[in-house]
Amino acid sequence: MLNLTTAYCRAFNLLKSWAKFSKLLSMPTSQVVTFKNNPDLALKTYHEVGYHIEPAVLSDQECSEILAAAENLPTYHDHSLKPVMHPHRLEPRFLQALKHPMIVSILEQLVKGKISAIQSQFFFGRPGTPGFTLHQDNFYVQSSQDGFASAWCALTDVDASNGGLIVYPGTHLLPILPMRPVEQPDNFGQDPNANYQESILPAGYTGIDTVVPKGGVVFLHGHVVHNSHKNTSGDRFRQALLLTYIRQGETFRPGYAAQRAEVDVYN
Ligand SMILES: O=C(O)CCC(=O)C(=O)O
Repeated sequence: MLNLTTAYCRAFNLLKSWAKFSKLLSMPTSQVVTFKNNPDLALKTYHEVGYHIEPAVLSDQECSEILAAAENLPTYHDHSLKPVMHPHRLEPRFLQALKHPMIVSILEQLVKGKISAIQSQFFFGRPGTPGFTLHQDNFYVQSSQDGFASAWCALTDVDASNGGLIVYPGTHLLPILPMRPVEQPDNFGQDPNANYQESILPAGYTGIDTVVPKGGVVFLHGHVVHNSHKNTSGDRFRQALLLTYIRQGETFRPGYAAQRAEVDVYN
């Protein structure tokens, strides 16, 4: 027979779940906080958690144009479909993406000032591509903690099964973490620097899977720890474009392989 305390706990939990469920049911979709509908709250939340997902930054037309331009990139032609560093130096459509007015405007708010672009990278993300290991972008870029951020643009619908990003809220407040070597999986379709080492994450942080509809952008603080899933979908490419920015005047490491250089996003 149920004792009184167990019965009480069950009833209480049932009520709690119902309250949560009915709240979800009555929540209008416009309550998803974006820079379009509530810039102050979007900015506040970004500073609290270290990332922000803005839906519908790129239109279907813009995604199609960028994907069409990707067919002119060298690794499309050699069929390796490896990520391409700085496609904006090869194809004008990527330079246009680097200067996208909504991306530039959000970045200016995130880093509090005028910005310069310093890097772009295009990912074909074909099925089977392994993910990135845990890292903070500023480990590589060595810019200031609050003056460096990136815009990771989904050019197709992205979730865990086709290589979605995983972000660790709150880690943007940490200093640059030490890295340790890891056994590298095969590098099928991936950047050779993506997964040979990983950040040593202190206890207490939990990863969140991001689900990003086509045209959405994940804005990433330079110190937020993130990684990505292997594309295990079997048939869904995960095309994405990473665009990286600093607040004007901040220093950064050009990088031996990356060869980063400032790009004026206003002209
Ligand atoms: O696109 C991915 O899978 C991860 C990219 C990334 O984290 C990076 O380039 O810093």
